This record gives sequence, C-alpha cells and structure tokens, in this order.
Amino acid sequence: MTSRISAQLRDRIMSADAAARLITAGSTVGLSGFTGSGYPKAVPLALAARIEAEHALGNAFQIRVWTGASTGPELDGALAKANGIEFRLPYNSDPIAREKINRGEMDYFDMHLSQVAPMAWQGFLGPLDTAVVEVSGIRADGSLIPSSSIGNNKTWLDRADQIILEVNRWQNPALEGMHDIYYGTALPPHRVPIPLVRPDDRIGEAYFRVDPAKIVAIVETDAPDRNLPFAAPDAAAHAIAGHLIEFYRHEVARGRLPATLLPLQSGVGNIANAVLTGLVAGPFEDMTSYTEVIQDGMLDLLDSGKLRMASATAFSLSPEAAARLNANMRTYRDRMILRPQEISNHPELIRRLGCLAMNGLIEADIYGNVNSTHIMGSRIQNGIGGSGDFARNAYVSIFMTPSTAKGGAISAIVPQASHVDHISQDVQVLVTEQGLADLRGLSPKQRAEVIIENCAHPDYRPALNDYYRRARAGSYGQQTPMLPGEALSWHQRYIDTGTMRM
Ligand code: 0RQ
Repeated sequence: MTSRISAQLRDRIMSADAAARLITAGSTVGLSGFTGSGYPKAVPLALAARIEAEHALGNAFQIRVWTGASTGPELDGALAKANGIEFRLPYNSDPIAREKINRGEMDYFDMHLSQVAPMAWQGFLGPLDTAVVEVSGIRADGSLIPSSSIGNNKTWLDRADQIILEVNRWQNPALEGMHDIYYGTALPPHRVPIPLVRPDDRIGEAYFRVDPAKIVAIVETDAPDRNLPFAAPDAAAHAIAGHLIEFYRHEVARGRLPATLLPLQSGVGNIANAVLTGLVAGPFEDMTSYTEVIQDGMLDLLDSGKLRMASATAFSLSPEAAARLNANMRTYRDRMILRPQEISNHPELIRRLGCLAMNGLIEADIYGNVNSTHIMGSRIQNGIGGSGDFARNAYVSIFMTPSTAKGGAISAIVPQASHVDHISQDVQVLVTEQGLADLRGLSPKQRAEVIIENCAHPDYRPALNDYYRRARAGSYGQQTPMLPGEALSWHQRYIDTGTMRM
C-alpha cells in the first residue's frame, strides 16, 4: 500500500481519527468529491464521530464545507447527520443534508459549478483552512496522481493552509495519465484565452502540484466510490430520447448540425442515459462529449465506437459500469480526459466548442422559463450544478423531463415557474415524452402555444389552455400574458393533493 506514497512523505501517514483532530471547529474545509466519485471516505467519517462526541459534551462544533459537487454518504451524509455542517457549497444531493437545509438548520450557497474556483481565488468566499483530498497516489517528485474526480481539487490544494490527503488503493492505478490539470488560469486583468479548441485537447499536466510543507496528514484507504445502482430507462425516458434523436437528425438534414453532431453535454439520471443509449443505435458517428460527468450511457457510446472521446470532471457510474471501467481502464484512458470543473464547465469553452446541452428540470412554465432546483419555490432539491454553465453558453440548450411528476399528480408544465434557474432565453428546446418544442426564434406567446401543444400531458392541456386564453384576455400586458394571482395557485393545488412534502 505504501508503495503509492513517496518515501519522503511516509512519516505523515496516520489514522483517520488523528487526521480529523487537525480540523478545528468553525474552520472552512475544502473536500474533494464530485457526483459520488473521488471524495474522501475516512476523514469525514472520523470527523463526524468527533463532532458527535463534542456535542455530547455540550461543545459547539461545526465546519464550513466546500466540495466539487455532490459527494457520498460518508461525507455529506455523516457530517449532516452529526449536525456538523454550518454552511455548504456548491451543490448537494444528499438526503440528510437536504432535510437540514430545508428545515433551516444549514446554510447552503447553491452556485454555478464553473464559478467556485474563480470565486475562491477572488477571495469572495473567505479563507480556506484545510483541504481534504482523495488521490490515487503520491509520486516520488511529490506531485499527486488524481483520483476518479477532479472537481475543485487543484484550487483546494493551492489555497488551503493545510492539506490532508487520503490515498485510496481502491482507485485503479491505470487512472494515471487520464487527467489534464490546467494551471493557466489567472485573475483579471491577467486572464488570457484558455488554449482548448477541441474536446480532446490536452492543455495541462497529468498531476496536481502541491507544496509538501502544507501536507499535515496522509491517510490510507481502500474504499469504493458511491456507485449507485442504475435504474433502467422507463417508457417516458425512451420516448424523450426518441424525440431528441429525431430532432438531431432533422438538424443535420437541414445543415444546422454536422453529421458528427457537436460535443455532447448530458446530465445524469435515466433520461440522460436513455438519450445516450439511443445514440448508440442512431446514425451519428465520430461524436465527442464535453461534459461534467461520464455516466453509464457514455461508456456504452464509447464501446459502440460512435463516441470518439469524452471529456469531463468526474465519473458517475453504476457498480456494473464501474467494474467495466476498472477492467478496461487502460483502453478507456486514451479516450477520456478528466479536468478541473472550472475548465469542464467553462463558459468560454462551452461557447467555443458549441456544446449540445441536455439537462433535466423540475418544472417549466408555458413561456419556457425553467426551474431546476426548487419544489414549490422554496424547497431545494439538489442545486443548479452545471446546468447554468452549459445552458447559457450551449450551441443548443435542451431541457428534458417527463410531462408529469408524482405519478401524474403534478404537471411539469405550469403557467408560471415557482422559481427560475434558467430564463427563457437560455431554454431553446423543451422535450417531454409527449413531444419536442423547438423554441428558437419564437416570441413568448408563440412559445406558450407550442409548449402546451407539444410538451404538456393531455390531462393538463385543457387547464393550461384555459389559463392561457384568460391571461390573453385579462393580462396587464400582452408580451408575456399572465394572471399573477392565479399562476402560482397551481402550486397551491399540489399541496391540496397531499402529494407534496411540506
Ligand atoms: O422527488 O425523489 O421525492 O420522488 O423531484 O426528480 O424525477 O427523480 O428527476 O433525477 O431527473 O432530477 C432537476 C432534480 C431532476 C436534476 C433534477 C421530484 C420528484 C423527485 C427528483 P422524490 P426525478 P431527476 C448537469 C447539470 C440540476 C443540476 C443539473 C437536477 C425529485 O436534473 O438536480 O442539471 N438538475 N446539473 O418526484 C414536484 C415537480 C417535480 C417534483 C420532480 N414538478 N413538482 N416534485 N419532482 N418534478 C449534471 C451533470 O452533468 C452531472
């Protein structure tokens, strides 16, 4: 095991408990981890136990947590359960942390993932006391072999006053060489263009640089990433995938997209997977992806030979796909690049490459404003993640959802979104299992007609049409007709059905 740790640093190896004692109450901790991969698995658990012990003695002990994105139960789950997180950024999908946030017991700064590292450098987020970063090895020259996600690790290692490393033997040694860590970012007025013009360009180094004097602890682990079982796509997901692939065919036929398409960005979940799987059988060859995470469907596309390469910041795989990746890491390594999230999600690069962005949503209104984050306007589900980075800057910004939620009790198409993450200008195509609405070049009224007709569930179409007709008759203005009192009462109806958790 220690063969993964360079001889000069072996004197800093210690237990997770001892390392957790180096973290002080009230401090800010930057941890690795992105969509359940590459997060530290031992120190956060030990810290949670320590926090519980302090609380039992009547001592206050909470920390401020910064990560790449979501992590795993051993990090967010354990620390939230211990009531150990005072403040969290930039994205969370852990159910225990979600409950704490929604009960008002934890502050949560939900932010664009591309902005975390720049904001940390700009100093807007305050000082970073400790970095806790999982790596797959420490080389003889002191540089670090990254793990299964990059996220904000470069920034945490550079900015933190002290560093705790977890060296995880579970991570495949053949990961070495897959990463591309770009060290050319700077603050204005010294910023220069990022020299990446194709998704497969390598512009940085395969390792993290680190100041060895800052490393205060090294903890050895042998623990898997949180690879969630994969739910097979349902009929709605297949229908959405079908509409989208038909749209791509049409765009290629009209000469508006090349036959190879443009770099794909895809969210996670079973709809995204169905789209990627649908592309395996589709007519497009030699595709690329420039995205946030590599999920099961991306591996299928790579295996099929239709996807030439994938660029991301992390893996988000089922246990079966993780096993497949691990068994063939050397082959995949040449066709995958993991980058810092400020690069994988960089607006300049997304705009230049012309990504096709495909993201999920909670609700869309009839004018095409999208809510990705809040249930009934006030209860956070996960966070905006990278959806804003991609949607604002994509070549085509696509949002996809089943037309109803909660077994049909709630329409995903509503008169007015209860919270807006993506304004209508950033939503160019909306797809449900009912059909696809191409909103490019349409006025708000034209958008409403096509969204209700093509995307809303037939059970909700009459009510939406009725609302829209009355809004056209009685609205204060006719650019975006609206009946303010009534629009949000749709959400009240959800409460009345008893299907919503309050
Ligand atoms: O709640 O689990 O309690 O039943 O919201 O919904 O249907 O599981 O949908 O997993 O596709 O997530 C927007 C959340 C969709 C996701 C969102 C309830 C529903 C369920 C989750 P339950 P589903 P998905 C790139 C970009 C932001 C981040 C992002 C997301 C729960 O896509 O987090 O895009 N996006 N990153 O029942 C009330 C409605 C509802 C509703 C759903 N209209 N009203 N409840 N729900 N719609 C990401 C990467 O590249 C990694």
